[in-house]
Amino acid sequence: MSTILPYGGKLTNLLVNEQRAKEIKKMATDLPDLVLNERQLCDLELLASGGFSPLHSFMNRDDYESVLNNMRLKDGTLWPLPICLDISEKDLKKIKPGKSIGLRDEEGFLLAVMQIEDLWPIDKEKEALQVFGTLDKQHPGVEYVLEKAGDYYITGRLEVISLPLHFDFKQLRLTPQEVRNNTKRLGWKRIVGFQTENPIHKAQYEMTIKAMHQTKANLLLLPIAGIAKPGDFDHYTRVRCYKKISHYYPLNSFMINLLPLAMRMAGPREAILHAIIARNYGCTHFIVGHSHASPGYDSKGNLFYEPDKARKVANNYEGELGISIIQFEEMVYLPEEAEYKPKNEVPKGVKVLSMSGSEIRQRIKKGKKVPEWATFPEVIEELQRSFPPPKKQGFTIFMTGLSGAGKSTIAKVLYARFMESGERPVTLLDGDIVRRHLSNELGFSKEHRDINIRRIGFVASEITKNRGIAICAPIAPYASTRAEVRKMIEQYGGFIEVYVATPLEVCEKRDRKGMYAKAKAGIIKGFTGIDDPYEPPESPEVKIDTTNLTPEEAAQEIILFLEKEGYV
Ligand code: PPS
Repeated sequence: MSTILPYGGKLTNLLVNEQRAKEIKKMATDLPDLVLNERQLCDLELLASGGFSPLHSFMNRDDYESVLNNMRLKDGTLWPLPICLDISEKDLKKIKPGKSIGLRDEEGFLLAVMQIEDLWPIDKEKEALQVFGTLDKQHPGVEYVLEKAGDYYITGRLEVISLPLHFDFKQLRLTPQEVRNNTKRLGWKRIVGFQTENPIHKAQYEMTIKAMHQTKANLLLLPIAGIAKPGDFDHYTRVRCYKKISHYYPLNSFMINLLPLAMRMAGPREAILHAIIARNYGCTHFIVGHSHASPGYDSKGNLFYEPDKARKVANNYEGELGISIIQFEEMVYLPEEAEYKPKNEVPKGVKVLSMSGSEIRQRIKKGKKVPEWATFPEVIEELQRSFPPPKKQGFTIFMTGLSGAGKSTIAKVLYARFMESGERPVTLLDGDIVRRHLSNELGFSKEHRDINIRRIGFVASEITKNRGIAICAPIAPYASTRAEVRKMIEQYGGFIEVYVATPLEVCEKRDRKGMYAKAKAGIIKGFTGIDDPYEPPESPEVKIDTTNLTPEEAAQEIILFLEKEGYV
């Protein structure tokens, strides 16, 4: 392994001294602002603290193009992924090349100023294809580029006055330099890094222990505390798990430090980035396991990246990474020998068991048992504290359907049933109630309907997180907005989409509010089902046509589903 790095392995530090910070704060009052989103905050933190060394700022166009085409910065340094600051067309109007802009967090706290040197429009499809190899929005990295990112990138000289603020686990949020200082103080010469967005289950534990033994190294665990894969356990839960199992590791040779990284789930390219970051934190070795940084399956059910691709690619670049890559096959359990082994070391015909992190997650969330060979009792206990079995989880019943389909009446019956049982707090977010109390300034354009539904989703997700029941009954005509709401809620508890599929003719006939008549007469414009679209759900948890059902009968269908899934 060669460790001659083109920039001498020095860590970037973009934090200015106190005097300069004062000057910047004064100057910033006259500057236009850019409010950074969570992902941009993560990037800023790693740039400023040296986690992304040798980068000194968000990339300029030359480096960006070169990274897309060759996985290298313009000067030839290996760098796998674009680290760029995207900006919307609206925000772009505020800035001028040569002038500075203040970078702030969502609360308006000033973190940095950037003197604009370069800006360019993003060719989003090109970026998605070159970086992720696909345009499938099922891939979280692709979804960000195509759906969420602004249309331009900007960059320039960065001066940072404060790292993004964190109030959690402060003792585990050291900068790369601070970690290096600590490990030096402890006399750690060889350090193997393991980066994860999952709890440590037995397979991961066995792999890390084996890596420590193989390399005679200490272990630096770098759990993601930025943005992990959608659906992963939150970092609070994971860190509690890591702390609980730390005593299984050899005394004095195990350290945890949180990584403020927004993962792109870019598989092989991402594995290289992780190795670079680990090197910057002072690791000499880095574990690249089975399906490293994998986004799972695409919308056709095929894996985005082959399970061994990240390992192979990272290994190919080992020479210039400045860190040794420890490759691991999937660890599997041999029940007859009661031990774990890498899959390739298992003799033919020997029975093996394995359970992925996502399967364990699904089991926990469904209240099913997880066998002891798969994880530690301490981990199960912690996970169950955050994700109790369905009976104790919160959930949202999200009814969608045309006006007059019967949503509100069913919602009222359900509300009464849940209140009678008294097991959980219940909130009814009927379309009309929400429009009166939360969304009274909104109309019925697509944009306004989406805002309305996102507001409902936010409130319902908070209720679900706090183990209550939210019953929502808006029209919610757009599939993609409903999918967004599902994502927001499923991380905290149950999401039961109920498609109240009463046909338009029946709704029109009922016309309790006289709205259909007005819409048909052209008095109301853009009425759902008449001259505005409704996209029916493709796979709702429950589908009910109320044409020949009483509200009680319809509500009972939903209750039966909840019983089957164990929620009530
Ligand atoms: S949305 O699309 O989900 O934001 O709509 P929602 O908040 O559920 O509001 C639907 C109720 O508003 C009345 N209304 C309209 N509906 C659809 N299209 C147009 N243009 C419109 N204008 C007013 C309508 O009575 C809906 O009430 P419900 O309770 O669904 O019958």
